[in-house]
Amino acid sequence: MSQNPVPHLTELLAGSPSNWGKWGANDEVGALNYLDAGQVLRGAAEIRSGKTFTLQVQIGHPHGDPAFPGPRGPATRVNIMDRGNYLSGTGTVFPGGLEFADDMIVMYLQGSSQYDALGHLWYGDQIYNGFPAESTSGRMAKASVLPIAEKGIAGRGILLDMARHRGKEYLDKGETFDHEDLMAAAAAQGCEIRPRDILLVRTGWLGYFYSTPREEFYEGFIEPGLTYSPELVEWFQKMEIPNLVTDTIANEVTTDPVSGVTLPLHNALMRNLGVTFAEIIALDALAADCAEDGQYTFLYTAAPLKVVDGTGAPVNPLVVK
Ligand code: UVW
Repeated sequence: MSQNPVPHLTELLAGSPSNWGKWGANDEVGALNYLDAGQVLRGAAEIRSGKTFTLQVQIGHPHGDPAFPGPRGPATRVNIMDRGNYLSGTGTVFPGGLEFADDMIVMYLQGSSQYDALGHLWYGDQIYNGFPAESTSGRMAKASVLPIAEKGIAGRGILLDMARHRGKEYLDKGETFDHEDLMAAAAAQGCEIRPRDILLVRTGWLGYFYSTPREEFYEGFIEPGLTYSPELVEWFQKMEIPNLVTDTIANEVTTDPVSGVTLPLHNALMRNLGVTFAEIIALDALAADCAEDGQYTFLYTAAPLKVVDGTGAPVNPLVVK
């Protein structure tokens, strides 16, 4: 870690590329605009066997759900109605003897497999596309997850298995990689990252989460992941990457080891370029299959829940190979 004072994001990202205004002053889906019908067909053209993979982690897993520490914690599922209500005479009675069970969940919208709203994170006074940061007050009036959910995501996905590439079950805490490493992993896998690809980056971190006591996992919380550099941001811009999908909680190394800044890529990529982030995405089963059949590209689809004014929304992405 640098001994220099930690710069403000305004300073760190001065001169960093921006897509504000590129798709109009009212745009709220950012780089997902790259995913036109042609991109959907390009993804569909990768389908060879018809194998399908769902990429959501289980909500309410006995280990507790993975979530960024702070206020966030595991989801709580509450039984509202069950057979017991009918036995005790408190169940809703319907003609014909119908009985039913009901429940609800209370959860952080970022507390499981999820898409971030583009306005969910910012620095200074503005969120994605220059909307005022005040538009997040009370409800996310601008750049919420809803427009992303209304659009949906479909295109050519490519898995970059960084853990396998480095010969590990999972990457270490704080272990970093960059766009050059992603390209090297693709080459080693026998494929290449193409413009407008949806990037699925596997660190093996969710496997580590579920096999590790929570106290140990969260101690000095730092994840492996991509690291900020101006070159990496330029590469995402040049490649017109619409969506970054990873099996970590934050999609980037939690604290940038060079600048000491927390989550700079959220700001350089999501706030400034409009790159959509999907986090806590289960990639192990897909990765095992890709290693077996050598096919690392596929149709990737995702439809986050349509949460009005939401800062994010749970999702169960579907891959078809
Ligand atoms: C925060 O919101 C802090 O992180 P994430 O987008 O990874 O959930």
